[in-house]
Amino acid sequence: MKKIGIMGGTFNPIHNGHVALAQAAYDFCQLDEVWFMPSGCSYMKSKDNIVAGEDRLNMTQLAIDGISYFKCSDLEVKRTGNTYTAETLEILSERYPENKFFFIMGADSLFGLPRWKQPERICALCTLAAVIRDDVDLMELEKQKLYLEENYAADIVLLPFQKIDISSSLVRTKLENREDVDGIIPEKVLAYIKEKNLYKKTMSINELRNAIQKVQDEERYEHTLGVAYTAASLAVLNGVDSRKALIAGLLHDCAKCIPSQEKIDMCKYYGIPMTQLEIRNPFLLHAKLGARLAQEIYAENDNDILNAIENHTTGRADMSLLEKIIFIADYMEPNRNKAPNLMQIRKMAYEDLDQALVMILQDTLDYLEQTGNEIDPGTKETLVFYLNK
Ligand code: DGI
Ligand code: FE
Ligand code: FE
Repeated sequence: MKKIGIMGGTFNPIHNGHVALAQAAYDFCQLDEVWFMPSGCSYMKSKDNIVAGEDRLNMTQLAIDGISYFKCSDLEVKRTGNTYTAETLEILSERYPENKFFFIMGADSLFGLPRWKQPERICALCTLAAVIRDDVDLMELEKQKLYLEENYAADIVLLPFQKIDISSSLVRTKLENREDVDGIIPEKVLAYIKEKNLYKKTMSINELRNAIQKVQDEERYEHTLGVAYTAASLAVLNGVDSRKALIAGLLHDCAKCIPSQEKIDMCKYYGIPMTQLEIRNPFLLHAKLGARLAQEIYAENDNDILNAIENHTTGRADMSLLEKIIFIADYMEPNRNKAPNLMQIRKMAYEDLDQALVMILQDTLDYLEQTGNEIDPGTKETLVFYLNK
């Protein structure tokens, strides 16, 4: 008979405290294995920013990677609806009749146990490994243990555990504030969180607007608002999510006011490839650097929005509707007054986006040639693509 610890939790995200607790249970109860079981999430509060079950499962797997006696179970993540401990234990004992299960729980939960669903079944199906944290009253706890043993035939092991001051909510707060979480969560879990862009603060339109105002001069900020609202109206006309257009508009020039050398340094820092032409004309970098900052600083993960920011200066072949809208809105928003043909372009934007694109690109290329500016091959490619469409 194998002794298996069941370590349930939201694991949002899993942290070193969870792993240490499982290890303590493993040692103290002389378990053969501990199974980590991330919970499903149907009943949970959205304010806790709970990431998808699959991500919590993957992070849990990464956290226990290399420890042979720690396993990960998808039993609860895979089930929909509320998952009750009694049901989980029922399934486990049916599937693995040869195992003896130890349900790892906080000792304080012993007080609530009689109000759980089917407490007598829970007690029949497992040993309760109740972890003592230093904030519980030991006398009260012993009394409750006796009560549960007498009334529910519970088998309870009290498990001493040195309190570790880590919680998932602390980890999330640190991640949102871009603080260091080394030594608090496993390295591989952190790498996963970064790769998948989890636990980023989501910003409201209002917060975004205020944040952008802080990094732009007055004129640039007025332009930004003009782009955002123009893009939103073009979005409505074209059946594009106007909120996305508003966000892309607000963020499109978020890197514009960074000094040239700093733009280059930041691209290096983020590993954003630069062409020689861009290094000679660093202002061009504000588009791709802006897309990156939108992700890093303004917590924007929507690929369409990021593409719209990245391609708003030169355009590119085969743009999405949102990309076209941002490109066009940038050129024609109401504060713009220097370009030729603005009236015709504004009219065309509400009739045919592709035609408006061609007009803008032709005028831009004319202007660049007249002023002797270097032309990015991207700008030409965009024009060729839409001329031949
Ligand atoms: O950032 P904004 O000023 O709001 O607008 P933008 O990002 O579209 O930049 C506009 C400038 O970019 C405009 O002066 C034309 C210029 N531009 C567009 N394509 C090229 C270009 N400049 C060079 N040197 N090469 C290009 O291919
Ligand atoms: Fe721009
Ligand atoms: Fe702009």
